[in-house]
Amino acid sequence: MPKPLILVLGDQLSHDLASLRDLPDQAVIALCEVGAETSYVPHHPQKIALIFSAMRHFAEELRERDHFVHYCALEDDDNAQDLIAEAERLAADYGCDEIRAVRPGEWRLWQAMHERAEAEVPWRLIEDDRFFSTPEAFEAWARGRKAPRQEHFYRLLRRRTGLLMEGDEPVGGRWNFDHDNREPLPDAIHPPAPPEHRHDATTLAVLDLVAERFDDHFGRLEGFHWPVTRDQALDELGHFLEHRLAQFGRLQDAISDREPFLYHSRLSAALNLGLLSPREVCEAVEREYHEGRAPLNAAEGFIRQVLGWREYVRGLYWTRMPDYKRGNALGARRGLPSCFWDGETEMRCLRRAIEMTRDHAYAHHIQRLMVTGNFALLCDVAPEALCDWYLAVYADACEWVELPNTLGMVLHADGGLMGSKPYCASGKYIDRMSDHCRHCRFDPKQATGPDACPFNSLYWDFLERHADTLSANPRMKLIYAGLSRMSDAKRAALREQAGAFLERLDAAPAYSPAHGQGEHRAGYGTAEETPT
Ligand code: FAD
Ligand code: DLZ
Ligand code: SF4
Repeated sequence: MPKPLILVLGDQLSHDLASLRDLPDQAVIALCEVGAETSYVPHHPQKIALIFSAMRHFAEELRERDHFVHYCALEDDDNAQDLIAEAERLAADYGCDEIRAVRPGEWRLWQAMHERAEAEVPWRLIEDDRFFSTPEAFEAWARGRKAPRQEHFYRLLRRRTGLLMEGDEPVGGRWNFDHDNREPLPDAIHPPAPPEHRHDATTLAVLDLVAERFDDHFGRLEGFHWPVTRDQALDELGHFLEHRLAQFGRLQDAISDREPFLYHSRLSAALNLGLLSPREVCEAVEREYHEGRAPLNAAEGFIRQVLGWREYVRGLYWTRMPDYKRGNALGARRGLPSCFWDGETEMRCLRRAIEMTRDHAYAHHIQRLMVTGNFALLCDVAPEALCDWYLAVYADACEWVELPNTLGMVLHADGGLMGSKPYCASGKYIDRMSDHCRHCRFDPKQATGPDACPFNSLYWDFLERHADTLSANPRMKLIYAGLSRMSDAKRAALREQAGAFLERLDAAPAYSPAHGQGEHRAGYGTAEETPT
């Protein structure tokens, strides 16, 4: 009679997980809180609390379904504090003959498990089928394509799933309604408050533990509001469908000085932990459209994020790692500015994005891409420094999704796999899409002088510095034509303005949280070693 140890990771909390199907009677299911996972980057306290509380609730649900579960709590005396070592310790203690695990969400763990395939108690890895696609199918699709593009993969998955399709044609005659989705937030519109979930004894115990153990990590624990069970995640989904989806499309790119969530779904963490499935979420959104409660631009816009981007980044991650992580196509070398940790900057948009991140372990996509991301891109922040930050500070952060978004989409460090051009922008973009500039001491219309918005000179200086790499890009031709029309004097003034800003940035005292700097980098290369 086989006796496997089934290791269920913190982002595998789905009752239909491949390793939990058809279990032999003797199977031992293990969930392990371990120190190594809490500190390889200094995770936001809300992220640690979310994962621990969700893991503890999931373990209880498994027990209610009559499974035998061993739960390792962080404070247990015999905890090996490392996922691989802890699983092997438990397998030996229970006399298990193999350890089964579903493909984890991070390559470092996948590699570590592979290396133990021949161990005394061997590891058996199982494909994760909670997605619309698989790394193998993505590889087959990308093979032979000169430039794989998200839009093409998305269309393939639309056809394959039938989501928003009429026969072989997209509903509404177009694949993409992005053009309708670029409005700023009108002053008179007030997005609904997100739902609040009850903190039961399990969550309260975790909040105490996290407050005690991780109070030196960046981020506030107060106001913790994440859904920690499937029932709570379904409430969150219901709230989004009823109160926010209809406006999601047109206000998808808006940025607000006061509203952190706007009309976004806030479902990424529940999806990534496995409390919700991407299929049920997309089907629910499609239903809202068919039943006349949501317009097509909102439903298509949402489904494109989940079916298109989410699947595309996963495919890229698993088929390009570990080399992907060494990408640094623009040769960026600067360390992370200290304001990313302390929020101390006069740039209102940047400050608010960092404050919202600190308070909620959340910032919406446009803040991540066009505010913090854009700033880091224009300042040549090294990919590894920026990736570690994004991986640490968001409740939804897991490397398979964080890395392509940060290294690829934000920093263009993958040479164009995530985006055919960098998403660089001046203050004009932020002024158009937000109300931040009204509250800022800088003027988005000025490019030089003491009141000039730093984004403006940084933008032109970035383009000039990277002209060798970027000016031949057909999608950058117009921008470079604008640069070449500028007088030498204007270009020199912009260069000087940006140079002085970057000097001040470098002079700011370095600040970093106490834990985990660089530990997980072993074997991946550093910014200094990477080819440009
Ligand atoms: P909504 O705006 O409501 O979008 C709906 C869903 O679409 C999200 O829940 C998410 O599952 C999916 N989605 C949207 N955009 C993307 C995208 N670009 N890639 C993959 N899925 C997407 N998302 C993560 O889940 N984890 C991360 O670690 C992460 N890191 C990011 C880092 C950077 C630098 C950037 C620019 C984006 C990152 N994203 C990440 C993508 C996106 O910002 C978040 O998924 C989104 O902000 C989560 O909020 P929401 O659930 O309200 O999203
Ligand atoms: C992020 C995280 C944290 C903080 N703690 C744990 C943990 O104690 N146990 C665990 O199984 N997973 C944890 N995670 C998530 C992992 O770092 C990692 O992202 C996933 O396990 C990959 O599948
Ligand atoms: Fe941001 Fe510039 Fe606007 Fe200030 S003026 S909020 S720095 S874009």
